[in-house]
This record gives sequence, structure tokens and C-alpha cells, in this order.
Amino acid sequence: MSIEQSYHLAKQYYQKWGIDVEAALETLKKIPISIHCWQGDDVSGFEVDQQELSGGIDVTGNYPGKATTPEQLRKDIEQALQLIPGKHRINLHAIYAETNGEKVERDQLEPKHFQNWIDWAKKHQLGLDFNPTLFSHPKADDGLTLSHPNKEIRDFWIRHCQASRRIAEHIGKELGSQTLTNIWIPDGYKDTPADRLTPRKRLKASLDRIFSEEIDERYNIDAVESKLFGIGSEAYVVGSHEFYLGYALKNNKLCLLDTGHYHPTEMVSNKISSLLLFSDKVALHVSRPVRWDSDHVVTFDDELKEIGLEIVRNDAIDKVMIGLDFFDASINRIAAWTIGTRNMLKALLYGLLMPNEQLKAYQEEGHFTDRLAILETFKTYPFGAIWDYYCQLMGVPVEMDWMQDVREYEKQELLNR
Ligand code: RNT
Ligand code: ZN
Repeated sequence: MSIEQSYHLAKQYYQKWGIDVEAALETLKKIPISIHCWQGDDVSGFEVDQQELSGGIDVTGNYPGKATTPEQLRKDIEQALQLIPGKHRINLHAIYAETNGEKVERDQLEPKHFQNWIDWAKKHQLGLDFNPTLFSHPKADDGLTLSHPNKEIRDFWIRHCQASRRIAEHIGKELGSQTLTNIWIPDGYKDTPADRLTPRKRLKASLDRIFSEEIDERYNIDAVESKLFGIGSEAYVVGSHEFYLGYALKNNKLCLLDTGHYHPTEMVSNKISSLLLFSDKVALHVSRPVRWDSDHVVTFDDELKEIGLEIVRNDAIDKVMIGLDFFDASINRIAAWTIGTRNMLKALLYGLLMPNEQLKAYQEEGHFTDRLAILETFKTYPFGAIWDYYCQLMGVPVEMDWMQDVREYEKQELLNR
């Protein structure tokens, strides 16, 4: 049976419930995913005096073919994008600056150091997002940055974040597409603190200074990302969820929720609706924590589906800025991007192909048996046939055919590095 034939059969299942499959596919086409560049080089970046990855995050594995130059990284992203349906965004970190072999301190970075990325993004019609990098640096060695007791160190990182926002604003203007700048810091303590308040006061003051500079909102918006713990900050993280939730709401910033940054049974899918009652937008780092904040490649699991459902059923497609954040160096990195991003899109399609209005009505009327029965029935609906058709429609490989491209690229490019 052809892809079209399967699609037409599958469509009938959904039509029975009044679901407009074609409209769902049209909607899906327009949802951009911010794909993190750092899966391609294990969060290394291209600084002249590259430091080891720090900040309590870790990449394991040594699969061959890691990108070690900006050209390689861009080429790899281009390859992945050919396997992912739709038009998306690329998420950069400050360590991906290109300084022509010259050492430029992070607080001295300028838009020109990202010109190659901008030109490339223009050529491929991609939006860009941005992150200051407050780790993998001698001034972050003791695990504190914006909340450091030493003013000089704090000031350095404040200047870095200010420079990052200026760069992001420039990028947004150049590309005609608003950049999201996300601040995440590793600050915390390995062991039980004697004072939880003072570092948080300092972080608050540092953020105030960073954001005191007016940036044109048409070109840049800011997010702050909380965390529960990291390697070396197991007992206390300065930028906790409550800290940033409070900060963001009070200062009109976006909360960025990373799915790996909460207690293992605490779900980000359950937070989106609450946040959207108090904030116009919310940003996500979709990841997959396996027992801890391990940043595994995102799979099509229950939580991912639930996130897709929440975004769709709450009419929040334009309000949730979906970004990815995983880094696995034990598998082919192009495949990691492809699998993770395709899964995110699948989860959105899954949400779009649900009788959401009917389910809501059943819930309101107290028909919980029907609610459960429908949700379970749809789990085995011929969703795959619709997804395959969508991939074909969008001109990307269907099913697992993209693996052939990945293998070929590995042979031609990655294994020769
Ligand atoms: C770390 C945060 C952060 C980083 C990236 C590289 O725990 O999730 O978002 O993963 O900035
Ligand atoms: Zn993250």
C-alpha cells in the first residue's frame, strides 16, 4: 500500500471524530522548533582557548564525527534539516562565536562575531536564538557566576549577558525574526548551604543590571531558565524554579522550563497552563531526563505527547516557544537531532489529531469514563500513516528512510574528520 493510500484510510478514523486532518497538517507546517546547535559538537563551541565543559552538565560518548569547526557544524545542521519536515530555528550559544583565531573575552563579544551565522541563517531562511555562555570558563570554575561574592567576577558575567542581548538584538533585526535570549547559570553549592538568601539577592541584582539596558523587543525577548540541581550543585541551586518564576513574572521576562530540571515525577506538561495564565508566553527546553538531568535524545514518550497536547489544546501554539536541549555523544549526532526534532513535531501532530473539544466537554460534564476511553483509543489510532504522509508532503524521508542519508553522510563526511 502506498503512503497516500494508508493516509486516506487513516484519515477516515480521524474524520469520524470530526478531526480535520489537513488543517492539522497545515498548522504543523507553521510551528517552528528551535534546534540547539550544541548537539553537533557536544557543547564544545569554538573559542580559541577552549575549556572543558563545566557547569554541572555532562556529555558522554565518543561517537566519531563531532563537528570541530563552524563550517562543519553548519554543514551537519544543514544535513539534519533536510531530514526534518518544516522551517525551524537554530539555537546558538555565545561560545559559537567566530573570532578569526583571535582571543576575544566573552564580555567583549560583538555582533560581528556572529556574522557568518547570520549570513548562513539568511541563506537557509532560519531564525536564530541565543544564549550567553556562563560555564566552561575560568571565571566559572568555582561554580558561581552572576551570584558570585566577588564583584569583579559578577561584573564580568553581567557584561557578558549584556553583550549577548545586544548580539541577539542585532541578529533579530538582521533576520527579521525575534531572537529569544535565554539566560541559564550553573550557580549553586555541592553541600548544604548556610545562607540561601544572599546568593539569590546577588543574582536578582545582577539580572536587574543586565535587563536595565533597553533592547528593542521586536528583535529580542529574554527568558530565564531555572534548575533543580547539577553535578557539583546537588544541594542548592541559586536560580531555582521559584526564584525565576518570581523574577520573570515581576519583570516581564519569559520563564524557560527545561523538562530535565524538576523532580523526576514533576512534569513540565502540568506547568504550561498555569504559567500561561500569568504570562503571555513561556519557553521550553524539551529534553529527556533519565533518572536525572541526563539530556538524552527526546523520544516519543508519554510526557512528550502530553506536552504536545497541552500546547495544542490550550491554544498555545503561538505562546510556547519550543526549544530542544539534549546532547548525546554516544550516537550519530545528525541522527540525534533528526530523531529528537521529528519526535517533537510528532507530539504536536498527536495533539492536533485529538478530539480536544469533545474531551474537554466530557470532562466538564463529569464523563470521566469516556474521557479515559477516548484518550486510550487514540493511542493506537493510525497516527503513523498521517505522520508518514506529512513527511512525504514536506519532501523529507519517510519512516526510517532518513537513516540512509545519515549513513551516507557519515561515510562521506563524518568518518573523514
Ligand atoms: C543546563 C541547561 C542549559 C544547557 C544549555 C547548553 O542544565 O539545561 O540550557 O543545557 O544552555
Ligand atoms: Zn536547558
